[in-house]
Amino acid sequence: MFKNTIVRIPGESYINGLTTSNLGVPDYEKALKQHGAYIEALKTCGVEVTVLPGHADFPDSTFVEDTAVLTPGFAIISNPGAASRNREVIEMGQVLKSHYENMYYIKSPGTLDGGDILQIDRHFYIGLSARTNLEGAEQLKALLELENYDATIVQLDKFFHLKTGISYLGNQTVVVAGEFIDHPDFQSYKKIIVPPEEEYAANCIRVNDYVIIPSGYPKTKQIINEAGYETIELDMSEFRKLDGGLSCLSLRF
Ligand code: CIR
Repeated sequence: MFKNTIVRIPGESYINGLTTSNLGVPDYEKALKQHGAYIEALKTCGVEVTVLPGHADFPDSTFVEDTAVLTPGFAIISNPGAASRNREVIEMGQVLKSHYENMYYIKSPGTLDGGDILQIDRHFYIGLSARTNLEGAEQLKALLELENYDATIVQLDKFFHLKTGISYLGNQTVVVAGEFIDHPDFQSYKKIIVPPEEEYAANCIRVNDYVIIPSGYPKTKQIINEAGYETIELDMSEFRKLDGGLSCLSLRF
């Protein structure tokens, strides 16, 4: 069960955020509305939502997931791999200090984005991507092992972040797309396979009794519903334009 979440409203500079998607410039007003709906969905799932104000210095700072890795007992402040995002962690570290006594930090030359980290019970998967390097991954693995968790480092092929292509729903069930469908590291799990034309829906989040999914992906929704999960659909169009998905918009703990 999650009790807490942290989100950050998209700042005025949001439209200048990083992207590889070629989907056009986000509509800021629409992004604010979609973010408001995201907050409401989290509340429906029964969690406290700490809403941080927009931060114009950091266009991508609404994607708070990348700034930390959280467990019930400790927080690890990441070291984001994109230069324009790196200092987002300073303020998030301050915010997390009010929730955690036990805090660790990923340090340069290690880089790590929270979007590359997937927790499945006591095990973590750490994606090596354009943002997370081997040094950052090994630092995280060592910290997790110190706290009696295990970790596997997974080399990404095409996905932007690890969680762009895989989500964990609980009950040993993962939602997988693309390169993760037949990936040896995920063979032991029950798999919900996202068809290629719905790949964006592989980034979904289980929050207590619900799975929040992006709207517009009917096949994935149906498979998740048939597996016994209740879904909440959210329009994510303005976040997708900057390579963002549902998990990116919150820290959940
Ligand atoms: C970036 O390039 O960093 C942002 N435009 C998107 C970050 C998405 N975050 C995530 O997948 N965890």
